[in-house]
Amino acid sequence: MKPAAFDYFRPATLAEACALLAGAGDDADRRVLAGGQSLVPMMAMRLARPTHLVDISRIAELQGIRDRGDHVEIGAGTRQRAVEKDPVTARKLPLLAAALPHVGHHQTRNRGTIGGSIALGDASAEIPLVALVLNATFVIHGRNGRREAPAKGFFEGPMMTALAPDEILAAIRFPVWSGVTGCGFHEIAPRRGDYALVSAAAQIALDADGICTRAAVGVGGCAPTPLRLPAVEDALVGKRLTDAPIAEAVASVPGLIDPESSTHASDAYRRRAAPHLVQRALRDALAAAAA
Ligand SMILES: Cc1cc2nc3c(=O)[nH]c(=O)nc-3n(C[C@@H](O)[C@H](O)[C@H](O)COP(=O)(O)OP(=O)(O)OC[C@H]3O[C@@H](n4cnc5c(N)ncnc54)[C@H](O)[C@@H]3O)c2cc1C
Repeated sequence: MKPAAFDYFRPATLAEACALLAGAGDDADRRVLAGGQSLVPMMAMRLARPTHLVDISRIAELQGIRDRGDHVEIGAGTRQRAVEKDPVTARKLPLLAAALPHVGHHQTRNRGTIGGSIALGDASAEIPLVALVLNATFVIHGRNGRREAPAKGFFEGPMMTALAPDEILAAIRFPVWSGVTGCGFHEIAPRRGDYALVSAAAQIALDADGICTRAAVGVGGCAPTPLRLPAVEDALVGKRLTDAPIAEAVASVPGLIDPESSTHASDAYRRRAAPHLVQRALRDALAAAAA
């Protein structure tokens, strides 16, 4: 199928893009076009029928990876592959670096953007899960100016976020953890490059005696949105993370998630798989912190 007819705009600045979205009129179905890896297929299948398409791919302000010391700011329009290959990301955001190779294929990552994945808000997507686990901050521009939103509360439901139709996600600030830290990311997908059936992301910090001082743990594909697991985090902090406390902490995972069945995996399968993936992610995090 071919997309329904639409008006196409390619602004050069963020201000111009915001004005185009704001001026579209109340009846317009206005959409931002970033990498097009999700939106264009949806348009071709007529699952999305925007009348007013604002292409942000040539806006220089939305590009780039900036090391700000205690956080790394990534322009929303930065291609996923550029972030995957970036040395600052590898050094300061190892959890994001570990997750990115699981996002689709080289070809989709060459076009797909960091911000596009977050704005889409798929519950199985890797980048939103990492943003939630690291408690990233989203910098958003719209007709009312600029605002910042924490990842917590941003993902509201299946493919639903706190972004208004006339808002643009401009940048994502990922906090950088200091001290002795380690992370792990695992997922199960039907084939490499497919969306995950279940995924798990974990990052920990240890003190000089090897005691866990901080833990951030989350799962994808286990609820209508990516899910952080504070109960698991609380069970880890203050402990020396040998196999026993990790096993004890992950035993609570099935009771904390609310997965749905799909053609690829039942809710029961997801509930069974999730604690194992969290356990693997935590073991990797521990090994990385100890290395
Ligand atoms: C074969 C294939 C496999 C894939 N596998 C995976 C996978 O395993 N994991 C995964 O996470 N993704 C996967 N994807 C999707 C991923 O490639 C997309 O990059 C991502 O979902 C959307 O990013 P995009 O830049 O292409 O956004 P687009 O498709 O351009 O836009 C997606 C949505 O976000 C909105 N949007 C985009 N950018 C902004 C912004 N800055 N501000 C406000 N709104 C915005 C658009 O209006 C649209 O509604 C796959 C895609 C394909 C084709």
